[in-house]
Amino acid sequence: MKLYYAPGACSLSGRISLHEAGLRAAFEKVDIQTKITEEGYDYRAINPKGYVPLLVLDDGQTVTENIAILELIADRQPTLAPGGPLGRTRLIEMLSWLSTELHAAFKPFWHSQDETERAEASGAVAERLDLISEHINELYLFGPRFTVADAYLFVMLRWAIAFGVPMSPQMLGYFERVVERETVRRALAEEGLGLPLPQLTAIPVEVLP
Ligand SMILES: N[C@@H](CCC(=O)N[C@@H](CS)C(=O)NCC(=O)O)C(=O)O
Repeated sequence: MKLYYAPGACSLSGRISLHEAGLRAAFEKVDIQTKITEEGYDYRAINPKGYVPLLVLDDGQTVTENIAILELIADRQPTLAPGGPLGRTRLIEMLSWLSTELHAAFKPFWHSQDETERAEASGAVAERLDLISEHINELYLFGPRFTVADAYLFVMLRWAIAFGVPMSPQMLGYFERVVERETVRRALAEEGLGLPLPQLTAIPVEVLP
């Protein structure tokens, strides 16, 4: 498998999940501004959508959309999904919310310099983080089991911290728990991001999408 990624972007959740699943993969960096890959290819020819992530399977098929990629990894390693009869449904429910509600709420941070719009985005992200704070009391989003949804939330908490979005001590505690995981530290190091703790505010914004 091969994951096309940009450092610190939502594709980081795929890298963390691949490591959690113990799946071997190659990784190729994409410059999301120029759309040129690390090996000098036109990324739009690989993924006409132009954004990361994209996962190439061993048989050459490609998968786009972070939800689909994370779901595929959880399919290969079911311990990365919540258990129980509704486990898969709960995972899709959470991934959909993370993508369409939380991830989407960050958009003004990337696309607008308008202070009012950015303040509104900060409020929208903070409100959404509060909504899920009750989910993280038992270690991770689905209790003691770390899932691909935690990998996705972690990436967005990293953005939230970099943009100064206020968050509860519970959410910061969750962030610290996730960052303690060996797979997370490894993924951050591989993307040249280092450890975001303890200098939380020192995450360089230019490495974010
Ligand atoms: N719908 C896509 C959105 C992915 C996305 O927003 N990727 C960002 C990085 S987190 C990106 O590559 N942005 C560059 C661009 O859109 O040109 C998904 O969920 O996978």
